[in-house]
Amino acid sequence: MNPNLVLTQKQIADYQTEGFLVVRGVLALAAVAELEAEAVRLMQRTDLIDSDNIRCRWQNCVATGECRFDCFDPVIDISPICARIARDPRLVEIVSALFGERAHLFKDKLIFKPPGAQGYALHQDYISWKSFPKSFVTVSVAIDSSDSGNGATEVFPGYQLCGCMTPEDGMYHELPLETVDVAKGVMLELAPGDVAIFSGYTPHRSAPNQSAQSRRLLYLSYNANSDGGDQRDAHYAEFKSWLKDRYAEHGKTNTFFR
Ligand SMILES: O=C(O)CCC(=O)C(=O)O
Repeated sequence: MNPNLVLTQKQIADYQTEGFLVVRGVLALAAVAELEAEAVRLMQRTDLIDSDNIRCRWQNCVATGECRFDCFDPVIDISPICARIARDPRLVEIVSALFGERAHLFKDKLIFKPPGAQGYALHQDYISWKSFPKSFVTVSVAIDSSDSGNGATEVFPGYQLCGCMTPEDGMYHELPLETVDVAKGVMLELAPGDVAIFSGYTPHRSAPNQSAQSRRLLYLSYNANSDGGDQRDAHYAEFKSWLKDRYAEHGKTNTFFR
């Protein structure tokens, strides 16, 4: 990881105003290559990639409608390399500088976004559980280049100041398109090793991956120390139980976590 990673006051101020920040060259190319090899290894974990395993997320292919594996959430417990990056003091320091206090890892996922995957509708990551930190911030670490052709994340600046823009009923909600000025969208174009940072209140979405390669991003989310301290284990316990309930509502009662 780049040893000279210190955010300037301007970067911190821009983040507060815009709700996102791109920092270039955070991971050295050797570290990206190591992470890329790890992503390839993880994609071969056919023992884990199972539609009943709630660690796995799925997306339909836009062309065929076929449901395809898209994401491991969590990932650091099956990947020492992802764990090392997620807890790297230099990365934690960047987020701590944005908080003005110590950051704690809250959530970690690896999105593979294979060719054809349809992408994510407009939403905020914040979900109104009592326990969910309002300080939630995500650092998205680029393994591959991301751009509009392969379904980069697009953020809508400034709206993070509105807080939660959906009903606060503890459920996941997409945001209606008319809640933002779509012309204000900023495509997070990243090169391998760059990171994009955005708030849990920043509306964002992504288009389908129209390229022939996966678009892999490691998403690491943190909360401020004064907003619950280290609560990753408690979060995942709650998340797993919440997800099991959501699947059960759709008649899927044989889910497990592995
Ligand atoms: O990686 C993407 O395409 C978007 C993912 C996203 O919006 C999310 O996980 O909240």
